[in-house]
Amino acid sequence: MRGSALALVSLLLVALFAGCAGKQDPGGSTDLSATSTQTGAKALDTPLTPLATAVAVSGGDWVAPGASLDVTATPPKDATGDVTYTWLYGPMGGTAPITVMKTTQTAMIDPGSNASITFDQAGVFLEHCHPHPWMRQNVTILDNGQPPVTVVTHFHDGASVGDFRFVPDTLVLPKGSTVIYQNDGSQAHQTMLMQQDAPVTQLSLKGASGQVSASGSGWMRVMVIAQDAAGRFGRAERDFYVNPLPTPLTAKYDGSYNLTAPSPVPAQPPSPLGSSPDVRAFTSERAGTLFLNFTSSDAVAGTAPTDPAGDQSAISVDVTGKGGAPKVASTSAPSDKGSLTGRVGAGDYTVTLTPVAGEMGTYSATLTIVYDPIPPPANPYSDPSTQLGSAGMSGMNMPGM
Ligand SMILES: [Cu+2]
Repeated sequence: MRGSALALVSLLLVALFAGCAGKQDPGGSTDLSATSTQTGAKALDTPLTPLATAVAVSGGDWVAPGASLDVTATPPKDATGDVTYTWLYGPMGGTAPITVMKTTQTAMIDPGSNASITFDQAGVFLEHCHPHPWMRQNVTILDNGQPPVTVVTHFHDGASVGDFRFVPDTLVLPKGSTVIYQNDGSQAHQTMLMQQDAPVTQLSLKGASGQVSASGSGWMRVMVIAQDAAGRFGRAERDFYVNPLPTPLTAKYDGSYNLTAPSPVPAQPPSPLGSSPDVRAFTSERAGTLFLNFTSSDAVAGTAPTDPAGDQSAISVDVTGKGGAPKVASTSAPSDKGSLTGRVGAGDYTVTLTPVAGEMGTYSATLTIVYDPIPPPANPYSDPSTQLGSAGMSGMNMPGM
């Protein structure tokens, strides 16, 4: 047991402190309290406030599967010494199956006593104390094939009730691990599960930034746990919705003007050949961004000595709603090529292609509508306090409530 626990030391990135591999008690469990060799027990008299940690993830709330996202943790300004980061990724609770662990709370633990919880399921567990619900602990259990370990968490009272706390308040452990809750205070404490979230996996990413692939589907979460040399933790997460993006609408319009009456010697302007526009219709499913690229080429210049419109092969292009409104995009002047961009909503639209008077030519236009992502369904677990109301929060005695 001791050997396997020690072998795991390097894996327990979050649970261990820099330069301190934890101490072994006679029972073979690993004591992960903040009693580091550097600071000694005295440090425990000062509440370990959480590090102010933030995480940024590139992209919007909706990203395509497989998208590579840039993730950056903001180094906590209040950290002491080097900061290490543990990155985790997984579906959010409520969007993935959760097997609730067998034991979700300890009995009331008197001062000097202890009790334990074996975390027999993978997941993210937000624990609180009863009757001091502001005492919080985050236990992340990974199904990573590593053998389970036993670690000790201490209840510390501090100078006032607001200082009551779990030490450490953050753990990352293999599935099947046991946490012994040792009451070092003078009050009775009890550990209760407030929320169990879906299992996450640890990313190979180290350091404050890197790339994460948007795997899975539905609401997913990137979580980072920062730890400083003093044994303080910070935790930040960012949720986003992974789903295939809407299929764009594409259409290609090819056509010509006046080629039904070709002549080696084109008529002189004003052209008897006319210049009636071509009107093409399309239907937009819903709101999106329209892109239209066009080219036109002169059908006469290569085969005749003169051309009524000179060497022009220009056309004007207008995109409007059916009947002319609303106006989506237009060329500012006739051109032989160009790109238009505009916004469309759901409905019928037309592309109107108008040649320069008298011109003989061909054109080609490509239309693309990139539809806006549909807003994803509401994030079901954005607020931990709404979860497990009957199982974990009953009897809570929040200050001021
Ligand atoms: Cu308590």
